[in-house]
Amino acid sequence: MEIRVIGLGYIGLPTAIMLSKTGHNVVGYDIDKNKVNKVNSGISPVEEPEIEEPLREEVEDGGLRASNNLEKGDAYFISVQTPLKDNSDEADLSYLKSAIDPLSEVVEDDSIIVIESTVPPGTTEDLYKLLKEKSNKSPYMAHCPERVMPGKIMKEIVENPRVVGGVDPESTELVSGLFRDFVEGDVYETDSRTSEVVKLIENTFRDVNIAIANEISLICEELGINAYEAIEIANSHPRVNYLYPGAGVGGHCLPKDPYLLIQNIEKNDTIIRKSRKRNEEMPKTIIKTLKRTFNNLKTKKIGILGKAYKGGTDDTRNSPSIKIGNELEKQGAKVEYHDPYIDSNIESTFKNSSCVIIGTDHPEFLDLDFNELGKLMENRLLIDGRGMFSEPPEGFKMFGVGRGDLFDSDK
Ligand code: SAJ
Repeated sequence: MEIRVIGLGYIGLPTAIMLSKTGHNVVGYDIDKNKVNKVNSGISPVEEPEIEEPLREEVEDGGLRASNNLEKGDAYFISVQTPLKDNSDEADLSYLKSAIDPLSEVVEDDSIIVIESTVPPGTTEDLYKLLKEKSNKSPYMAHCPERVMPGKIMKEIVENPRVVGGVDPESTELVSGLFRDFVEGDVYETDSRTSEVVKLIENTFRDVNIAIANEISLICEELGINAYEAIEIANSHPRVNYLYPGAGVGGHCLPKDPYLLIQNIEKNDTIIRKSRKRNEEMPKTIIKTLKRTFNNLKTKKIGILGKAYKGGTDDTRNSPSIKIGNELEKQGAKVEYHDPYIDSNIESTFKNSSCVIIGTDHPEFLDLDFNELGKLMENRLLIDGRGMFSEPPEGFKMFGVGRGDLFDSDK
């Protein structure tokens, strides 16, 4: 089959590689010329483990190439981002809508269209109507959301179960067939609205669960106990499974998907919205913790360990570390970051700092020589925003999210 993949990002590119591996002729389409050139040279424009080799193989074999022009094909996969509009809780569907124009020029009655982007309920039906109006054709269309975890995309794109929701049963069946060719997990068939909701409630589940953990961490701080220890023991119960508190929830999915789920719902005081707010406030709790020691941050230098939104990645989208840094700068502090995946500034980040804050759980931080690095600091204070250390490194005073025990021991 001749397949076109619109959007060569974290999801579009791996999807294009898998479709090419299956034996289809795939052309990836992107407006970004740099991305197109990179893909055509067999170089990944996105940082993701285990992507380079299969990409190079598919490009060299001739199954995959990229272009700035959307060429005619049999099937079109749309993998563009759906962020929130600036300063709002509403989805920005402009990237998706702008894909409809070039698509309407090439689509036929028997074309297959797959939407992988995460969207508010009802969007696939709306896009289908828009495309029919613009093109005067009645193609097949289904929503099939990506469910892969950044850092494990190449593994999970094959192993994870998929859900396919068509605008009609024929669309569902045709699109399921395309995924069954390379997906080892089950492929669930449903309608497009259900598929859209499935995706949104998966990330909402995770976000609400983290919010409960964050709420518990604040309670534990007040009670003077270690939330991580309490959660770990509670999780030994066969029907309890808490996630972990921390400096905040970042990335391109959890901070927005719960809002997409409720954006057209009348009820406003949902647990979902409250959970979002709790998670959005977590970077501020780090600043509050710091202010127990330094009320005025104006002359202080603060080092931040980690710039990425989570450990093991260089992705900084909605990163809580950056939110902490921006707020500190607003309050007059001088901020420097060290991130082994982005910019390695280990010594200068510690140098003359009054405090270092762990904002990202990169495993590399556990191996840092705090004893030596501490000598560079003006004051040896560590705020562990990711529950990485069970005890303070030698010679350090340490506070942490959910670590009431450490705070109390200092009183
Ligand atoms: N986090 C915590 N506590 C935890 C777990 C995570 O504070 O116990 C924080 C992380 O530090 C990070 C944020 O949450 O800042 C999000 O990280 P994540 O690992 O929970 O999720 P993502 O955004 O990398 O990927 C999620 C996944 N969704 C689910 O697990 C339900 C992935 O499978 C989705 O495909 C992806 O969103 C997506 O693209 O929708």
